[in-house]
Amino acid sequence: MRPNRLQQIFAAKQTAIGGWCAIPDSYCAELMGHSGYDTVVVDLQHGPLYLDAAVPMLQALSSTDAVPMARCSANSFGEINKLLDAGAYGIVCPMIDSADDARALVAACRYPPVGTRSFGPTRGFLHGGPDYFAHANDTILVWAMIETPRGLQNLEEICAVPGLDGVFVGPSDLSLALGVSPSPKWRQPPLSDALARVLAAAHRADRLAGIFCVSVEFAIEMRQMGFDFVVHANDASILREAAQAGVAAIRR
Ligand code: 3PY
Ligand code: MG
Repeated sequence: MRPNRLQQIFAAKQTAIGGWCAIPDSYCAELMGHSGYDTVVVDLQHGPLYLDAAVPMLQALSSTDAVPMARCSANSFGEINKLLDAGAYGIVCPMIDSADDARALVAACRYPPVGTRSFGPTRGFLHGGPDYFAHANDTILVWAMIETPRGLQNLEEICAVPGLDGVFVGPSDLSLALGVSPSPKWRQPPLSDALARVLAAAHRADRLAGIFCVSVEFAIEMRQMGFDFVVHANDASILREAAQAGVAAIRR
């Protein structure tokens, strides 16, 4: 099976830099995949991106060096199975509240006897190779998002769930969970304390820690703090900011 390059990056104690696709378009995914990111996550939770668009995006990412991953819209066995069958090498699942949620997530991502994933890796074979089944359980990365009050409360139990590779912070929802504005103020309590807590709990449990950052500056600081996987923006915000900066510079 084609190796998961992210596993090599993490084994070497390096930080993976992730791209994130909210624009439902395979050419856009291909561009992101050719931009030097270690992985690109196709996001089905927010934005106008549904399964029918996600499949050609995963196909486009297969033609690049970026590891294709997907954020499912919810902890849904059916959707997670579809995304893995379509060739995703990792699942980022939003709104994990409890160890039970994390166990259901892991089960959806792993074939029996470890989990309950159903067999039919249509594109998994094409992206991964003919020995996909023999190695899929050890190759696919499973990330539980920590971004709710209960998720934070149950953090240690979630991190302890066997088969979970890492936790991934959604700082906007986590800010809401902490009773503050969803524009993440990562240098200030209560968010700064929560980020330190998630990172420490993940590493104590021998799990990876990832985070969606809403700027390059935020991502650099999270990398320096010790996060294993950082995302600095999604394609839509990169496009909007570049367009706005161009217009503003010409108007000046
Ligand atoms: C959040 O910040 O809540 C996220 O889910 C990032 O995508
Ligand atoms: Mg979120």
